[in-house]
Amino acid sequence: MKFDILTLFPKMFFSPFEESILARGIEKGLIEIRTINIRNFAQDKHQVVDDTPYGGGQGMVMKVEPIARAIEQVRAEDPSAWTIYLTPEGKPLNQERVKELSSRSHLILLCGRYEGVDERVRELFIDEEISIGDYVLTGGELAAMVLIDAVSRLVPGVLGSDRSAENDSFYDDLLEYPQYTRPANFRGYEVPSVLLSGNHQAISLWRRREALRRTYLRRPDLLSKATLSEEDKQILEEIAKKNR
Ligand code: 6GU
Repeated sequence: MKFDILTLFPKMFFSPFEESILARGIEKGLIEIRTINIRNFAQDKHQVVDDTPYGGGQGMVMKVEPIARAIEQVRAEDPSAWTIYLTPEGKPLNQERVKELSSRSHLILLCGRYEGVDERVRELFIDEEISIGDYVLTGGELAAMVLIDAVSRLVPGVLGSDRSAENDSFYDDLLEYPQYTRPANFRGYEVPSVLLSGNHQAISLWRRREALRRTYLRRPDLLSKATLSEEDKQILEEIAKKNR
């Protein structure tokens, strides 16, 4: 899986991918992340990448030509590359979209700054616009990192066999059950005894119940699309009764 990040601030990407799981994914050759400085594609002497908006108004707009040349260079190497513009005006990112993106082999991620990019960039070069939530960042760089992290961990082999994406929150549209590790007693706060019982069936039931409870209390909006068994529905009834 290849990621080409088009940005005015390539240094922002130096450390996030040098740690832990993503670093190993890169080392193993499963993911490849390049940063491309849009400024290198400005052709004038001062390497200008932004300008004042036609029609007036605040701020600066990223110019079309440097971005066009940068995207065209990547596409000349790989015409199948899919180009995403990170912007608060894009479609909100969710796990379903992350999964779809992980099936592509090459993503170009354009990071906007200032008041955004010249509209012709969007019309001519962008396949898809993505936002990571309803709040405003100073630029698309952090959003690109979020997207790369979420997509990379679904690339086969990136997560070790001990960590499976199948246990994720959102994999089955439920939040996860609570986890504990030693000590069994921390300042009088004990680990639920069922987890120490060795009774795997009881543990599974407890975990399912807690996942359902947590989802009911924190993210009831998720329950309508979750896949629920008859037993799950019964458990939810009990939880609902207790919380009435
Ligand atoms: Cl993709 N960019 C910016 N600048 N702000 C955001 C965003 C993206 N997603 C949420 N807020």
